[in-house]
Amino acid sequence: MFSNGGPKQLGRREFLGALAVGGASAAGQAAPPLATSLPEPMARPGGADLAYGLPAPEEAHVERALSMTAGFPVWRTPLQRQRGVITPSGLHFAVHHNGVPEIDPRRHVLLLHGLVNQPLRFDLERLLRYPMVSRVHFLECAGNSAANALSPTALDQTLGEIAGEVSCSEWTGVPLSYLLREAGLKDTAQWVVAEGADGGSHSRSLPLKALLEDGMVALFQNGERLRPSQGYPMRLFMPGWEGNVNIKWLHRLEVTDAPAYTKDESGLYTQVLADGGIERFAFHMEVKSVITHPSGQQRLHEPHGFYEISGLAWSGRGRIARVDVSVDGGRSWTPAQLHAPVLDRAFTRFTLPWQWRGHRAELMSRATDEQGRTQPLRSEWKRRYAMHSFNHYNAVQAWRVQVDGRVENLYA
Ligand SMILES: Nc1nc2c(c(=O)[nH]1)N[C@H]1C(S)=C(S)[C@@H](COP(=O)(O)O)O[C@H]1N2
Ligand SMILES: [Mo]
Repeated sequence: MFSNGGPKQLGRREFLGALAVGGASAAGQAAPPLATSLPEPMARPGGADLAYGLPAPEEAHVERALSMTAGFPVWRTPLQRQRGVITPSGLHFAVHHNGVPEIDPRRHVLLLHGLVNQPLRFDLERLLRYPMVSRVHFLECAGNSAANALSPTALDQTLGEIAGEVSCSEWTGVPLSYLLREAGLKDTAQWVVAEGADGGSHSRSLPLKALLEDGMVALFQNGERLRPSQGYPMRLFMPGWEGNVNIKWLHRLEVTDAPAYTKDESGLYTQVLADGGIERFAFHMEVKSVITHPSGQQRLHEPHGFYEISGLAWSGRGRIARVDVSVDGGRSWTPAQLHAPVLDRAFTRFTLPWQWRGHRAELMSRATDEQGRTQPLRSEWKRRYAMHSFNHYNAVQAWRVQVDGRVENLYA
């Protein structure tokens, strides 16, 4: 079993084995006496800084993982390196069906037309003068964790490679309701078709009512202007909804009375169910969680050591209410500690102190959101969808810790 009363329950010797000053460390090494040698950089002036800061050169390996999926590049967030709920902008996952377009922000225009009283055009300068709101929200591709859904055996990959098509940022922009109300909606208005300015014109139909409640034309990400990868200079943002409706490089919103059944929504984003039925316009991303530490291909170096199990949970339907963690393959579950802030449709960090005894262990996390929805096991998820369906995979992610401390992807 494992200790679960918080770090205070851990014995002095068990607690991380930090080097004690002037004495001996838990591991028995003699520690150097205090202040006999100053840190070497103190002996000379420091170096120059950069106009735009970069991570330490030693952290340059912390990068997005690139793979080709269904013919287009997918860049995945290295979630196994993320501690905290905000994904650095340069590590935000990205899916480009037709590459990253080069857009001149001075010439880019957003057109709002269709079933409106007055069609409107917004250039960037005009949009930047509107009142804006800021919201912290995750963004997840409908196809995130597709390999776990499809591969008959669990692939030995890092968490980022397995489930890194999800990130969390602070998004700042103009509520869509301001723009739609300014244009004036006709009585028959029910849907909005949103189109990107990239080659291939990625487009989706969205229910007007939801856009009025929650939609945003996002202009800023984590306090700076959107990155080209995220849709510079403007994108549609719908909190909690599948990634593909968050149209990047947004240039057109057409108000209609019915969905357009665009190529993207009829093909890629329609799920086939096990009973032969289909699931169309399944916009919400369901509750999901992953243990980020320890996770796939990481290694625990010290048997009988203290480890903090730590991870991220999110739900497209609201706040995270609880996360339960199992270290014995799902036989017993313990509530993890949720760390503030626990925000609506955002990453929530959870932790649980754990004493690894050097045995094989199976770690799992299961999140529940404020609507009481919880994560299925993989077998339950597979029963619901047809064999080759992979969108909206939110089953419990399990990791096996081998006796040598190596951590591997595991199907539960
Ligand atoms: N114009 C346009 N918008 C797009 C896409 C695209 O290829 N073109 N990809 C979509 C998909 S499939 C996803 S998952 C999200 C990903 O957003 P991100 O690249 O900012 O993470 O953008 C969506 N918006
Ligand atoms: Mo996506």
